[in-house]
Amino acid sequence: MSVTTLNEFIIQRQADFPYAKGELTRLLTHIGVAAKVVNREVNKAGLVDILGDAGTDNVQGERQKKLDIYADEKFIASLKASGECCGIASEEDQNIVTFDEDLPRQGKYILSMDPLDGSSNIDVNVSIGTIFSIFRRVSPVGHKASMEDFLQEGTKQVAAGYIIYGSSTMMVYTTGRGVNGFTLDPSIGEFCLSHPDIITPHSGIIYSINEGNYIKFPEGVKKYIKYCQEKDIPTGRPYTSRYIGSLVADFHRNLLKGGIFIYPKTAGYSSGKLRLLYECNPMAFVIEQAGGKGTDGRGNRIMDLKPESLHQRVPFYVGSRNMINKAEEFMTEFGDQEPDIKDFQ
Ligand code: AHM
Ligand code: MG
Repeated sequence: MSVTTLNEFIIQRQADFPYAKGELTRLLTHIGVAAKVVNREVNKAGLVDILGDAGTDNVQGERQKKLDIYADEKFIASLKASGECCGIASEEDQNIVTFDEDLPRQGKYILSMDPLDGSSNIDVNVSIGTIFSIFRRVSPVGHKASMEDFLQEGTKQVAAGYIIYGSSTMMVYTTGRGVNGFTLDPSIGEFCLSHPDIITPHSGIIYSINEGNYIKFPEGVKKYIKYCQEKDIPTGRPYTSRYIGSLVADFHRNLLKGGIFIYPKTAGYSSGKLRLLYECNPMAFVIEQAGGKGTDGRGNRIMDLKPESLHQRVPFYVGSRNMINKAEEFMTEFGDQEPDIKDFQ
């Protein structure tokens, strides 16, 4: 049986871009290499003393795990070495990462990433992931990358995707011509095309939301959850509730099976929790390319939002298109105002 490796596939697809000179190809290839290195460490995590807090906080004020830092460093090093990437924004770094050397400054692309999403799940052996989003730079080639390179609307993404370190390790990405998934074959150390042209069902029977926050949700979300739990044979309700607490894993399952993932506003967090640049935009690009939708729950397409800051958060509704449309009907009818935080103090 013939297999198509990630590298072969990337090179084949280069022909899709008439003016491409192989730069994006090289960049994606380097992401695949870094993913394999991080995968090796994630797999070893239970065996070596690499678990636990590294003793520093990241810009979100959250405790960093050692593997977060490791993944951050590996991806930055690999992207820099590719010579195609002039700057990086990462969940783990307060400011954009730029380079003094001439080679990366000649790069035409920038990349935003969450190097290890869901890292609070590492010690309990639950799937985690890397999320990435690639743009063409707008600043002049040969100079350092600038903030305006990173604050572009998601519609301008040239590629985006994720790596899931799960029961098997996969890379799923899009360059705007559909979505393809590659599974790492550890025996040959290559990502192999396993999920060509992924299409997500228009409707599903899974809803994913942290229901522990129920009383802190806007009324529209509460009513939608009740709708998901009601019996209605034609629409497959009651739906199944599935929530891992690892965006990549929750998203990946819903992408393949059909479903809706919501991280809404909650009392005290008027923009929700997830980050626009390196969590929501790339996932929105993937889901749209698979036939689904990614919105802020108020009818606004995630990829149309104009980013204002690097670590900006946004309410996130993503998944099967009919389910997103239904959830938004509830938001319109019952409101998307989160309860006052004072009620919880
Ligand atoms: P992280 O980037 O610090 O790992 O946080 C993001 C994670 C997502 O993977 C997940 O969807 C979400 O946080 C879960 O949050 P909560 O525990 O509030 O439900
Ligand atoms: Mg994250």
